[in-house]
Amino acid sequence: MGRNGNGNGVRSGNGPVADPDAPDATRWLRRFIEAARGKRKPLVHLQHNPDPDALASGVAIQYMLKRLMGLDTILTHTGQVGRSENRSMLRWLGIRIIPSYKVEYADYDLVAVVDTHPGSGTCRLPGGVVPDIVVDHHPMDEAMEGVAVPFLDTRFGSTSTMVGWLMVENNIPASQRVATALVYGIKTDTLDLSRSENPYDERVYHEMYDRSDRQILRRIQRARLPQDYFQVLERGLRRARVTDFAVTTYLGKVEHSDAVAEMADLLFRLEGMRWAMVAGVKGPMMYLSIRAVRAEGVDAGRVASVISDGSGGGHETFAAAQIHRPADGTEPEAFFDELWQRFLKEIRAKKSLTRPLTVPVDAKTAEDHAHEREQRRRSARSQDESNGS
Ligand SMILES: [Mn+2]
Repeated sequence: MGRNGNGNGVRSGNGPVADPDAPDATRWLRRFIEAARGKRKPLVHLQHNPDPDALASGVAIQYMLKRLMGLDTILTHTGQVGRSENRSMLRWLGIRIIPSYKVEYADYDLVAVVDTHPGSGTCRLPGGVVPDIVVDHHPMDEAMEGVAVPFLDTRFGSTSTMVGWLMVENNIPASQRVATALVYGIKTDTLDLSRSENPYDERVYHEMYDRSDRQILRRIQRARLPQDYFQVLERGLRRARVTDFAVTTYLGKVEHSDAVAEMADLLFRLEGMRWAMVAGVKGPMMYLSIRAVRAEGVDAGRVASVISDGSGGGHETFAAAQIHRPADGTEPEAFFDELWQRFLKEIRAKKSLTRPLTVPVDAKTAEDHAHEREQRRRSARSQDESNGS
């Protein structure tokens, strides 16, 4: 993508953004500093099952608090870091995150939440903890109470962009480590900027890319994969079904919920598809990922919410749900089938138009069938000849 290629007439690259409504980075930074003044022990609480965007924005806030206020900040999280790329990000950038249950939040006098917000399903703050700072680009349902610095703006394609924006606009130079983290955070949340619909993502991306460590970026993106990854992949492909304009599959038991999203991204690339839906089970939960093409009236977030009875949601083109499996002993396969039927009904796909995506390894191919037909013809002909007719 070219530097000025956002196509919406707003200048990007190194010039100022010609948008009178652009978020005021100077004002937001001032509020940040005010909130942190006099504090000694800051904590940044990340989104549940932190993704690269959450990790990068956490690292960037940690860096800013050190650089501007001389404070040492810990990063806490719930859930796990599943995807191999994300684990490799932790490794190569030396990012240390502490499980939330090991931390006494009352010992910390400044709490920031990134890439999620109180009230969201992906925010698992311990009960009673009200954050001082929230930085998030996700849509918010209800107003937050008691947050001193609610930096929330859905125009940004990632939380990494929001924190990077504060740095770029206020001339706070990022370290190579922070720049590399932010580049990867923006990349993954915006699908290499392709999903970005604002001038800020591209601007911050380029600023940070110039300072980043390309070798580490490559190591993260080309991370080694455990054998388990291929087993789940094979299971997902073998069970995948194409119904009308939707591709769906059930992965069975997964080691981490990210596997579900990864499979949805892969299947969604199938030609002719308008929807993809993938599910997997981990413990008492069924995880669901939905992808949809951008079109009038299409809302993946709404579909996720409807089929999960409100325990899911997301954006127009991608969404997810975490559903408690029924406690009545229903087999996970049967429960998935229920969700599958609801999904097809919701997107109005014709169930009768269902076929498997792949064929079993020992199944006959079209070539095998042609070969057999030829064999039969030959033997019939030699029979005729020997009969002398
Ligand atoms: Mn994000």
